[in-house]
Amino acid sequence: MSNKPRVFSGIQPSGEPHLGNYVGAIRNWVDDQERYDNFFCVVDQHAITVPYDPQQLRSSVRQLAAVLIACGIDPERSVLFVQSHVPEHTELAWLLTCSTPLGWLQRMTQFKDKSTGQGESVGSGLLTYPTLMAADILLYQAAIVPVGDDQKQHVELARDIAGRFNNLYGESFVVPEPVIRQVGARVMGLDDPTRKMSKSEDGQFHAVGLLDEPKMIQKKFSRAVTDSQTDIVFDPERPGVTNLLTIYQALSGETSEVIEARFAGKGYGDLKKNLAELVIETLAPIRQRYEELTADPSTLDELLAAGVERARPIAESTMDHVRQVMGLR
Ligand code: ATP
Ligand code: LTN
Repeated sequence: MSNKPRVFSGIQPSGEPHLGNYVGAIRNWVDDQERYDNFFCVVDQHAITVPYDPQQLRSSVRQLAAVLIACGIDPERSVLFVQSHVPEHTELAWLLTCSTPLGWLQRMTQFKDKSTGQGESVGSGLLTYPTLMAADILLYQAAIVPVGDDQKQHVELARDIAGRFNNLYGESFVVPEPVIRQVGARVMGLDDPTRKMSKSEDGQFHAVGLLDEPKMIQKKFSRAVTDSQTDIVFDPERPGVTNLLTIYQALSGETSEVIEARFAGKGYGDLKKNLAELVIETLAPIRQRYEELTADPSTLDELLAAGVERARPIAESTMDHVRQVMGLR
């Protein structure tokens, strides 16, 4: 048993992983890997809450796992696994659903956003999905959940769900804490800087994929929506240029003052070109490692099988306790 604080985080195989996932989540997981006892999960059961293609899901799970390793998740130091391979996730999710008030779920802004326009035909899994996310975290007794800004509300709900369970049935779960980095916690779409960059958003020029070719990256940045002004400064009133500067800041590690000084007197074209170069440089080794890793599919299968072996005993031990206190054994 490690005495380092335990981390759990998840990512959905709902499409091509993008720069927002990298800056808001994956690179933080990689950077802090040594400090924590890490569990990283490809949450395939979350990706079925919206209409999807089974064949596509199967290949996206593998692609995403390989991308995570290519980004620097070390399967020795971190437990990397696929959610549906550990059936305790859905068992705990149901048990938690039974003590989660409907109002808590209806308040979730992501549910409101994703269900808009669907009326009563919206899948009920989209509503109850935060209880599955709470189960993911609580099953491993994780103390820390590193996520992008959009997931803060869901982690806070997981805290409430844990607190309620502990009150009802006695201390059972560690109450988790969201950890959100200041820079890059919410990368916006290049085609519309008022919307979060997202895997499930359509639009060829919306997101930069972590496996995009350099030419495509250049093209996407050159088309990025900005505004009709000229100076290059961080300004919340100007989301387009601010988004580009934020990505630059996240990847360069420089302060906003240094970055503004660098682009003083220059045009948007210079910013886009420099940023595209920085992104291409950051993603090149990831793409290369991805290609090496996927050249032999059996390696990935073995790594994922080893991940489940490490995850499952912890999940089982939590479930033994939960079934006992709930009177199910
Ligand atoms: P989907 O579009 O299917 O909802 P997504 O692109 O939002 O997917 P997730 O798999 O839901 O990505 O999220 C994985 C992690 O990446 C989460 O921690 C999430 O907060 C973070 N993340 C997602 N999009 C962004 C973004 N645009 N900026 C920063 N972090 C993000
Ligand atoms: N719901 C998250 C993904 C996710 C997650 C988790 C994140 C599922 N389970 C547990 C942190 C911890 C999302 O849509 N980004």
